[in-house]
Amino acid sequence: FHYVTCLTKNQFPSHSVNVDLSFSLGEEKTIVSSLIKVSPRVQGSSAPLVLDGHDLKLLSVKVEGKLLKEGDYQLDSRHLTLPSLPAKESFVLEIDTEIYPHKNTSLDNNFNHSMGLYKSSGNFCTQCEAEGFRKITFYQDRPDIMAKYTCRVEADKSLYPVLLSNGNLISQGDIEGGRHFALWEDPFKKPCYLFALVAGQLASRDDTFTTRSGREVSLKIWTPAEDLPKTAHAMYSLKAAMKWDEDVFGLEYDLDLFNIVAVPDFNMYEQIGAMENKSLNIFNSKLVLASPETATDADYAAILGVIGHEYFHNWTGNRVTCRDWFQLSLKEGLTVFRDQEFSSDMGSRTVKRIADVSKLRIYQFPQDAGPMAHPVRPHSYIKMDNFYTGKFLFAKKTGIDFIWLLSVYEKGAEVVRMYKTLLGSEGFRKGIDLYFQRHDEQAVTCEDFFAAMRDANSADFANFLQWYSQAGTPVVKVASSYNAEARTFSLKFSQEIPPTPGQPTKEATFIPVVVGLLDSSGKDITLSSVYHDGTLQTISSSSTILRVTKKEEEFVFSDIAERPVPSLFRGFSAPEFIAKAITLPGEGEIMDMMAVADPDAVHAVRKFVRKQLASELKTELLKIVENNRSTEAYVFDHPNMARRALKNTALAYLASLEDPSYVELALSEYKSATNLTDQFAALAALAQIPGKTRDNVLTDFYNKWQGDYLVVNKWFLLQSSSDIPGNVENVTKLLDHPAFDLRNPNKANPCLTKTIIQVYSLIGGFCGSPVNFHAKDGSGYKFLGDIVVQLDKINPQVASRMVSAFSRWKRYDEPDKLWPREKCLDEAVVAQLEMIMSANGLSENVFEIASKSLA
Ligand code: BAL
Ligand code: ZN
Repeated sequence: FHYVTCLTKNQFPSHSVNVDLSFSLGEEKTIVSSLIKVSPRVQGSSAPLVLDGHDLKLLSVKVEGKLLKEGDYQLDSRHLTLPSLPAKESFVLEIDTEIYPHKNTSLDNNFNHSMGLYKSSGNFCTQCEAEGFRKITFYQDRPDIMAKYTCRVEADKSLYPVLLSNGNLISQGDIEGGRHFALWEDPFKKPCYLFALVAGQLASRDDTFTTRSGREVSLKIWTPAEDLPKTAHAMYSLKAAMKWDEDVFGLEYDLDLFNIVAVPDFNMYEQIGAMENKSLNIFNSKLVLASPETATDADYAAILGVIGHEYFHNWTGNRVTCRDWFQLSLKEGLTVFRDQEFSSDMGSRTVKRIADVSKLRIYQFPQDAGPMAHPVRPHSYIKMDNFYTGKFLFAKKTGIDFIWLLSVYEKGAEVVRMYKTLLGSEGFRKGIDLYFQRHDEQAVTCEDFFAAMRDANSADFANFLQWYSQAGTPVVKVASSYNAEARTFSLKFSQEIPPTPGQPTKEATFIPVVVGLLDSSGKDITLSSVYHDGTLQTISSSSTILRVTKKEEEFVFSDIAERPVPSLFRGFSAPEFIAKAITLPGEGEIMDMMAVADPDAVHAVRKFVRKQLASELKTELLKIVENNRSTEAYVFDHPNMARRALKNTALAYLASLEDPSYVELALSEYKSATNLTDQFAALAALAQIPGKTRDNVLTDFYNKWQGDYLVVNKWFLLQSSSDIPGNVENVTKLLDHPAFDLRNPNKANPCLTKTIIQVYSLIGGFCGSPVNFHAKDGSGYKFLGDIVVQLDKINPQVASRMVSAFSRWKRYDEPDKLWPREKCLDEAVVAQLEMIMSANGLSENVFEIASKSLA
């Protein structure tokens, strides 16, 4: 975890109170001038000041206006060290550097996303989280150095008519040589990872929001002009998020202006696809742009959630930030929790909660049980790019079971949710209020958040902090017994957290279990008291929170008139529970619940159940389709989404019967659809059934949408994740499809985002379909093994994500117990992992995952 090295290397921890930046943007080079007022934290320290800097040409350094000569400082490829500094309360440091944004491409950066200042589709753009600021100028590039910034940006006016940075626009004007400038001032302290600058040819959708204290905030969403019509939903989402944060958390926006910029090649955070720079959020276009014809309900919902997420960071992340990068979950877990709550309030709380828990189960649980498990707050070395470029958005669709950030983000959000479960909405709000009261404009830790929650409520959180430090998913077992004579009902809990790499033994943790008891007619029993650990607690409600804190403990309810049915983990009160499914769980999800899984058997049984349900319920299913067709223009709201979802689920069931009349029905739904949600659902229903109709309709869809790579990408994913027999052949053919960038790269204008999205769809999608990936002839494994070796030469990061599909092969290694040796898949996986490990010039990224998977 190389960030933390700077804590010890910097012998001179300083507190920079002001940073004035000036950028002169040019085609060949950009000059960055910084004027930093430095206040040593320890007065009189003679320690040197070590500034981070990477790929910078140093032009000059001045201390208190005096130009330093070469011998006055030390410069290496990563640092500028100033050994002797004025013994003053504060002093002024001026540094000029030259940088080359046009050369800062993902291709020059080992296919990682560009950090610092770079060009994106002709525009200047920055990405500073986590360590990008050091590629702009020399600075103590760590989150606990918080400062107030001004930023003057100067550029050619015709090429870059729009000049943006953080904060409020103070002045702008023309200067000689066809150039112009804009001066920005951000009055709030921030760490440098939140610095941003954008300059380019962009148009804006403008709106305003009046805060609850009556201040008018100007809102602007910037995109290339042709994309503006697709920004209405993003603007709606932003205004809804601003209002919600005021209503629910009392958090009001703090500046006069809020900018969002959408660029096509932003792929730094595939977990999120956007960056929360102070008042200048930068997004991948796919998370901003939507129209009914090109975006599904799921895309609309994702935009709402991500616009909300980045906006909510303004308080949870920006006003109060992380002391160091180990504390990442402090801002991300909390902000994911907040965006989950926002989406719940804007749509259906129940549906959202089930979706979030389902995501956790399908993607985070396997990660927490695999060789890459790490705690919510990691405490050992992790290769940073493996850590902070999780692939959530794409992985969500592809079933890749290795996603680093899921624990920091999603499990972290569950930890925050447990505070709310324990304290209730009011108590939680008190904790949040105290957190901001204590820590506004500070860089803090997960313990600080914990302490605010505890102190605001005088709460006893017992061993709750274990949630931050222990990896692995606790397994809770509950045994119940009823004593008719004594009218008592006992619940005995035992908890166990399986060993994870580096943590062979685990301590008990604090698990809040929301419990109700149901009578024989299924109604809630009013609970009167529960006895636990020598004390009797009175209740008088239909549910209560049991505080399970030990490896084993018992709770006894009194005055229970009949043997009840316990209803445990209501609202999924902690991220472990027995799955609640409203539709058939996916094959991967079913396999995850088995100690040893047979993918063919799971596939056959699931398919059988699906067909049986469809056959028994066909009359009802048909009625559902007929009664829920969209008749009006597309509306993104919960009732309409629910209607579309119900209709399309029914259609998929009917199509699974492979009856010609239902194939006709699906085809007619495909042709008459007025929005992508309905059209794509009909396409997916037809794509389950091998044959001419399938081929024709897939061709038709491609022909219609070939100009829109995001829609084409959905088309790739639909085919790659199909469970039709022998799909490996189809996917192999698709690798050579002219629209697939990896094999047909557009060398003149490579778009890394597009390539990554496609790889996730086509290869990740294939691996997410167990019946073909785990084909008994090993063809699926061979396909992946070969592609990983090829991909590693082009993009090691993505290759390492792909190889992680092999990481759980041990679940297939008990042949004698279940099926004969020849059906066992473990040897085929090991052979591929060994083949990958022996490949020439294997990257560190792939080596790390492949070797851990073999260990
Ligand atoms: N900080 C990276 C993007 C996000 O989590 O909002
Ligand atoms: Zn975030």
